[in-house]
Amino acid sequence: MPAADRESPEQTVPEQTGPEHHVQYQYASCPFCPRVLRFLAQAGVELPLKDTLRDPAARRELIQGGGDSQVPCLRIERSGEVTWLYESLDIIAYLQAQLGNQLPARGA
Ligand SMILES: N[C@@H](CCC(=O)N[C@@H](CS)C(=O)NCC(=O)O)C(=O)O
Repeated sequence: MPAADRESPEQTVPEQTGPEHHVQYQYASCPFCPRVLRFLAQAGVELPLKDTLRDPAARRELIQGGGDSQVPCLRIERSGEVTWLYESLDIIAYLQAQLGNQLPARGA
């Protein structure tokens, strides 16, 4: 079944206890990845990106860590604990909540 047709699995992200480090796993030809990149650009935030088509080690990390090769996927590391968040809209919602009022007002 294509990834786009799958239901989003239950994903839980641990309570915030310290600074987080984010890495986005993605690839250029994925039509869902730019959704997250557009959000990040609008928010003025840069994240490290790993291309899972060009970088076989990144693809292995994604599959071993997150359990699936689907992109985009956000790797969230906090206090040594790693969470892998799939689904572009879930990633955007998560980052939006994290960034909170650091986001520029619409139209500003
Ligand atoms: N509903 C997902 C769709 C993501 C999706 O379908 N990604 C495709 C690439 S466009 C994928 O990862 N396919 C499996 C693979 O490449 O291994 C989202 O919005 O993030």
